[in-house]
Amino acid sequence: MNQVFRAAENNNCPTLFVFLLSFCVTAIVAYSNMRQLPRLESEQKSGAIFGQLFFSAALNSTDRRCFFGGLCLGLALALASVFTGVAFATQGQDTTGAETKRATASGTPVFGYRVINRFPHDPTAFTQGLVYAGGVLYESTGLLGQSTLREVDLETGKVRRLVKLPARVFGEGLALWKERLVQLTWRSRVGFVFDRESFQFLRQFRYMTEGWGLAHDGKQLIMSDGSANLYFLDPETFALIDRLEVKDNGVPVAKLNELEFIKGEIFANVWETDRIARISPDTGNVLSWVDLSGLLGPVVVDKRDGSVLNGIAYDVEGDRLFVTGKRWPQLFEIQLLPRS
Ligand SMILES: [Ca+2]
Repeated sequence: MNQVFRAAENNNCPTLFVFLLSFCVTAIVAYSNMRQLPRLESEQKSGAIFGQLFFSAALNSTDRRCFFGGLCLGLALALASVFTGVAFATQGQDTTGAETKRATASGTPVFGYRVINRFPHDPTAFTQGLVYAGGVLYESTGLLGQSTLREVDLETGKVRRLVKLPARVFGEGLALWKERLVQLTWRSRVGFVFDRESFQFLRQFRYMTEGWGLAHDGKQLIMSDGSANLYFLDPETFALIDRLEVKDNGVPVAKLNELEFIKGEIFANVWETDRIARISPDTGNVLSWVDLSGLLGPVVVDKRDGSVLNGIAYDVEGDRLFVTGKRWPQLFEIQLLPRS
């Protein structure tokens, strides 16, 4: 390697230096595309920066080979970053309206709801994950500097216990696995494990995507990352086991967020909508939709800062379904009703 660098210095060919440095960036972009992982803005920016470096290196070069080499590599990286950017932008273009239109036009059955009970909910809790077990709710809240893990009394909404997450992370999905609370973070790619009994931090783990929702099916953890993909993880090692693309009549359903596994189906909030997809864990197909529009009724929530429906929890023993939202002052127990 040193010889290569010396050769580059001797030949006054800065392109060779840049080539070696940028090789890693190109590999990351290619790996991301190959694995269909969420495209990262940072990767796109890096590609663009290295592309520019190539161009400038080529223009400053007195060596003909360096000039053409730099020009070609710059062009390749610029194209790679444009492609990554287009893919990234396309992924974020699924608007609420389009999602709703698709859901109703697809012919997939839609469930309405009946409110059974209303409970108080902390209006400052930016709910990102919700679990019911043993008479209490466990809740993960988000926002940088405000993220927490909570144990909440269902009837009163009172926070019984609370752990503050480090200020640099944004709390996300939450699942209870064998007396351990597993909590995701949004973009830090790190998850935390807490002991349910003591609320003590046990360990942390890493994953390759953004972290949105989390649940388990009794065998594996199920994770969403804001795309149409669900990821199945080993609940002990957190190794990725499988990936499933969620589709409604063949059309991918993006922005899958909070999750809950209920009677053999995966329930998933679609971010920024009032809809929950009921998904087959075997095929990824949406079996039916739950339309929760109007659930808040006259309850006032500031919709300008992302205070949308988010939070599904299921009481297995009592067969009760709970839903709430980010900064919603109420939590609802609902019954699903088939619509004609
Ligand atoms: Ca949940």
